[in-house]
Amino acid sequence: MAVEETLVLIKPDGVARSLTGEILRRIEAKGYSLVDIRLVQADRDLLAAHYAEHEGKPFYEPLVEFMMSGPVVAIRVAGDRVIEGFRSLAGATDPTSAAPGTVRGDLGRDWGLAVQQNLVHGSDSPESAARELALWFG
Ligand code: RTP
Ligand code: MG
Repeated sequence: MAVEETLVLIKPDGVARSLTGEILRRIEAKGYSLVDIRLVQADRDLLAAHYAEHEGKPFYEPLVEFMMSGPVVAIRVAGDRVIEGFRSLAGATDPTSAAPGTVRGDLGRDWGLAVQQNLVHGSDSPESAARELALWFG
């Protein structure tokens, strides 16, 4: 088994809806470990670096605005195959099509806004995890 670390973000919608505890509960119930956690008011520079792969896409600017709209909870999470495993816990990007049992499927909905307000982010590869953990935790 490969013990990995991933970056999880509870996005501003999750914090504002007081879902932080519920999301942490699901991560811990799965057996993953919380290694570090911070409440962060992200600025544009941090988000531009975090979302560099999406620059130029139609949802990029609304995404950055959304992510600056309130604090996010950044979490360093460790566990066997946690990068893939947390993506499974989170569910599909679109909360309407995300499977029941997932964070987005159980707790998210489509608000008809310019960007999916889908509660959480999880790194999508070992390379992304290393890059994103360095950005959010230094
Ligand atoms: P994340 O990076 O947040 O874990 O989500 P993801 O991999 O499932 O989705 P990704 O394609 O990386 O997109 C990043 C975030 O941008 C917002 N988004 N909105 N058409 C839309 O409304 C749209 N497309 C993307 C979502 O917040 C998504 O999580
Ligand atoms: Mg992504």
